[in-house]
Amino acid sequence: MNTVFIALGSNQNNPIYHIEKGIKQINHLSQTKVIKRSSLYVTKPVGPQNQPDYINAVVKISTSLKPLSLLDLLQEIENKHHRKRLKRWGPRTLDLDILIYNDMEMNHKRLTIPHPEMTNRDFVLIPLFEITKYNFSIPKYGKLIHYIKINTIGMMYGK
Ligand code: ROI
Repeated sequence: MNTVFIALGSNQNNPIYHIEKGIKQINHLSQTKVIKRSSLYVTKPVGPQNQPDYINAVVKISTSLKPLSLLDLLQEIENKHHRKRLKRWGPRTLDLDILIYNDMEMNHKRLTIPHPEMTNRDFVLIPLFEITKYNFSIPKYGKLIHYIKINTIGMMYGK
């Protein structure tokens, strides 16, 4: 079995519903179980600001799916939420991103692991921090706490 972290984000049409439903749908994927989930976080949009606030969360799953098969199934879930890829950085009903897959580093035209933007995004790092040990390391990048920009967590752990 493989340990994978997935980020969820939504800022349209009842975002809490889309996130909660998305977590259930991930748990129902074949050969896959959600083993931990973060709280829901209300976050300001990164990128264009003229869109609603987001709800963000991270889940930890155990799966025997390979990365690209998992990606296909996550995109099917996104499509069930009527996700329209209207514009880059635009509002979305449900966004599912594979963040980390074991300690794998992968560069494929459809999928880069670890997620190349994750270390720049507190809306991913903070929920990930909640569900990992404080010494948790991101493969290729190193300690998670070193990347969190809001300073309360660094202060708590002597960053
Ligand atoms: N901003 C926040 N706060 N949360 C997201 O999930 C999110 N997703 C995105 C962009 C447009 C980069 N901004 C976001 O794709």
